[in-house]
Amino acid sequence: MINLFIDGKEVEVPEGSTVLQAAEKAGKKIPTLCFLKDINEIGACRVCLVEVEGARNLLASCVTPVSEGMKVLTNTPRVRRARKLQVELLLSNHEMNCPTCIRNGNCELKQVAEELGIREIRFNDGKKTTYSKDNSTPALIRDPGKCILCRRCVSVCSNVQTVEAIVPIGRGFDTVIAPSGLKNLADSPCVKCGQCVLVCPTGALTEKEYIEEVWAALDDPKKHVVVQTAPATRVAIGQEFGYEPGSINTGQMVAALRALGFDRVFDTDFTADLTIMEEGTELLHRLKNGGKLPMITSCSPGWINFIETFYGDYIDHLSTCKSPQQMFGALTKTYYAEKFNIDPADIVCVSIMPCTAKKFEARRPEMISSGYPDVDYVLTTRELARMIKQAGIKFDELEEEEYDEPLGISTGAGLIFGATGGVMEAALRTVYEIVTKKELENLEFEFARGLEDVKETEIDLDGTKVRVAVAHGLKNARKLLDQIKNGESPYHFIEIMCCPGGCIGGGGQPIPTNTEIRQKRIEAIYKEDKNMPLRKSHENPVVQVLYKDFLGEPLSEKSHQLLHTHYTK
Ligand code: HC1
Repeated sequence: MINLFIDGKEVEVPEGSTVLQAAEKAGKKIPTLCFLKDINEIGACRVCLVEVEGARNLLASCVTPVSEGMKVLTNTPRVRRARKLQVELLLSNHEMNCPTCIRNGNCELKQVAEELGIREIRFNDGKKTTYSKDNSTPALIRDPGKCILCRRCVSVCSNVQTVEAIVPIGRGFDTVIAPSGLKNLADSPCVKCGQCVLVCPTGALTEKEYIEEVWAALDDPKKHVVVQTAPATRVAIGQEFGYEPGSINTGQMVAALRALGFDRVFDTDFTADLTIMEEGTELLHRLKNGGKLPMITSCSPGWINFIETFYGDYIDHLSTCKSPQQMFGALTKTYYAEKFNIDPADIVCVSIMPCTAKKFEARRPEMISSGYPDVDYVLTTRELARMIKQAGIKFDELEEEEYDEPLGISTGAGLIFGATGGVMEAALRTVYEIVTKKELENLEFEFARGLEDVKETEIDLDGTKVRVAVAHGLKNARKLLDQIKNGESPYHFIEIMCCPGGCIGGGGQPIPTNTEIRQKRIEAIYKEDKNMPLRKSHENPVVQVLYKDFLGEPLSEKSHQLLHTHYTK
């Protein structure tokens, strides 16, 4: 342990700690902008400067290691002047359109300027860089005019996701964070996961909003507007309304959607259950008939973009199942439309997703197997919260309501899709019972749970041994893909989710989303699963009726036409 003094107060911290950590222990908050624990610790923004006795220059506390007897001052006139200067310089080259900025409510730059008491910017007359917005994808917007060059996005894109879609280009004042060759995002390897959006301190990287389009549909009396909510949204939306991270607000979210005017409020968990029927059957077929193994899950669209871009030779390992979001849309415009005698041309299908890549997935040209786009608009959890606020709905005063039938009926297995390992666990709950014809005594497959990088085990299906693995985050996905590439994969079935923690950590979730918050959302998902009356996908009564009345059986011709897809190298 190391003993040092922060503003005269002695603190003891483990060796290797930074001054920033020591200050926190001493009860002092040092402002930061570029710092992101374990991801971006580079001391670039110089906002966390402190004075250290014996050092000539001020030091960035986020990268300065503690030493025995060190004396640190965090609040001297020199420190205050230097921090203010850094932020003033950032603001002098910043688009100052805060009232119309998507991050108006939670901009870290604004917050730091407030904490430092900046009331004027001395350098406003200087040169400004001008860059145009990159609006090239249906999922994300890059606005370099709001970028403060903190490099958090660069670090998350390269170190966590190993995609390297955006990099620093140029030097000094002319530096810009952009895809190499100053290309548009659409022409870069960006997988649209939106992890950059989650870590951006300003509005330089954001989701593309479709709120106005959804209002227009809701305001059109000729349209029948159906909404589906992804598993991970219910354990996150409360955060936008002041609830503790990890609160479960399912019933209030349903009530809010009804109050917004949606004609039917349905649940993506329903088609997650359906996915298990299709994907589980596909796995059993591949095991029995010598199909391509390991089979890999296909519901996470950022992951699909990644394998298509970086491992195109291995796309035949993917399950051919569409994601639950897309299955839901295809069924809404066929099964649901027929059953309730609604012209599918009048149906608008809106998804509420924790994910920005879902916006891209919905626009894929192959996602129109019913003759109409499966899904018309995708809103992130954050966008839904904005709509609720725009409508003046007091979320915390809403009485809980239930999803509509039939497409709102689901099981705990569908729900746990939202956490890393959940698809695997849901699949095993069903596959085990189908193969062994025995009731599964313990539904909890603990090996698949939690934030460990790669999780794996062997399952005994009455004599047939199946090796399975789970990865979340694309750096971890690479590990499993490289095994396949090298002919060394011991697995039969793999779950991969693009975002760290799975969809609960998706790029469309409330900001902040960090490891601690991911953990809380995961706990909430499993808690909710435990309370569900049905916890196995094959026991979903509406899924059973759907097969009986409409699809026939898993992997039927109709299932193939509506619920399965193909991939592109
Ligand atoms: Fe997901 Fe999925 S779990 S991909 O993370 O398979 O986004 O929540 O909706 O489609 O069901 C996301 C979440 C989501 C799909 C399901």
